Amino acid sequence: MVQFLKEAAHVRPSQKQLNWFSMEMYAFIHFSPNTFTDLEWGDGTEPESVFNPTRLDCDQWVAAIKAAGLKGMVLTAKHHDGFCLWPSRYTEHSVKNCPVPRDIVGEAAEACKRGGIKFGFYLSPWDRNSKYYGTPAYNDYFCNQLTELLTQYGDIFYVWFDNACGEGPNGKKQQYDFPRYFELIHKYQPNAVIFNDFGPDIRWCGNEAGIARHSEWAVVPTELCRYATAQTGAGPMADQGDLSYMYNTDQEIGTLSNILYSKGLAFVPSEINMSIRPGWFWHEKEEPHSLERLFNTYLTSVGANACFHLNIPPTREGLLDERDVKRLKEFGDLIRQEFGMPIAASVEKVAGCPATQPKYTVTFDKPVRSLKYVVLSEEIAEGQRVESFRITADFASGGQYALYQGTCIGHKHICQLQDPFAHQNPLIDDSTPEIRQLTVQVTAARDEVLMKEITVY
Ligand code: FUL
Repeated sequence: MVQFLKEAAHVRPSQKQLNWFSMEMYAFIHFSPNTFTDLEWGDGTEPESVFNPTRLDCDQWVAAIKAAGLKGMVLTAKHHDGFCLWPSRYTEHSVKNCPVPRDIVGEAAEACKRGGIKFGFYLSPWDRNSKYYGTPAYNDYFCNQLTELLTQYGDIFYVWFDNACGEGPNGKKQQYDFPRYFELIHKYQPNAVIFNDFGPDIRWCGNEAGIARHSEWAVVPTELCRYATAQTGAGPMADQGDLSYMYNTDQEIGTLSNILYSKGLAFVPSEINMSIRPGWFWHEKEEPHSLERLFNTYLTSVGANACFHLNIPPTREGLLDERDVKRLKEFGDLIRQEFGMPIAASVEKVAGCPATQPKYTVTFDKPVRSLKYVVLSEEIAEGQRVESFRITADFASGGQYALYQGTCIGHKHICQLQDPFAHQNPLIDDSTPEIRQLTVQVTAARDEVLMKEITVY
């Protein structure tokens, strides 16, 4: 059991997963004939002539994305309707047959390069237009298109695969050949991470509403992420049960009691994706979500050991909607305001604590009246280890108060604190409403804790 925990603690990310984690937030751009037909899922019969953005300006997209602090863009090169935003050689259903033929993938990739953000694409395996769909020839068609995208647009940081799999016109479902698709990506863009429900690099959080689970482990059973490589042996209870039931929507994916049944663990962090509006595509009547909702999602995604993939859909003109542009700027401003200036403090590790239960004191240069967040971060290049922790405050008047309890940390855990002076507690002395020091105590970990950061805002 202890041996297995130690193995679990040493499941490590690849360099490209670390690069992805450090981006924290990036944009999704959903753009297709759906934008013009007011649909979320086109059926592939839409004439190319409907796709007619009259003021397309990918630099405007990039400027708005950067104002929000997002570090990359993922464009729907092809959604389920099969329409290609680049002039693919393998189909006529693309931008090349539009009123104004242009290569939107190329323009977006160039705009990202100019703006200094990363570029990636979404390519839907479900294709409601292709005559090959539902036959083995479709996988060739898909690989040809994937190769075009991987070889014509410079560095790709992310390839995002949707697992949606509807019925083809011939009534057949397509067997997607994911291992073959992954091989092409490894060959042409070895630094790109791959998103898929089942790994290999990044997994789906299980909903499209921006809701993270309370413990979002990056170390998960390969029963869930079957395309990822196991870095451990089987858990001590693997022969007494099995995890084949496991899916992304489950609440407890990486928790200790579950992983004991696993045949092996892999490093596959989660992405929280949602749209700034109710739909993934632009619809005139929809409004962007509130700033509060976006900010809360930030706290429960980036702040909960995941990345935040925020969709902003261009309008029929080919611009981001001014309402969304405004919200993006407000969102970026709020993050900069809340996390721009840490409270001056010195962090020390308390001597003599067990390696799996270390304690750290955070002593403020000057006692503080209020604090909002404690940001914790583990050295995840070495693995994810912390199972639980607590934070207590030492008041200037001598009393001590439990401020926060949390589970896993990983890349980043943003602890949003309650005002300790808001509720009177007769058992503690908070007669002087000032906090002198915090104590961060890890209460359980899978192996020696390597804390990278403790910052207070
Ligand atoms: C889903 C799709 O069906 C939606 O249209 C959207 O693209 C979302 C990001 O993924 O599976």
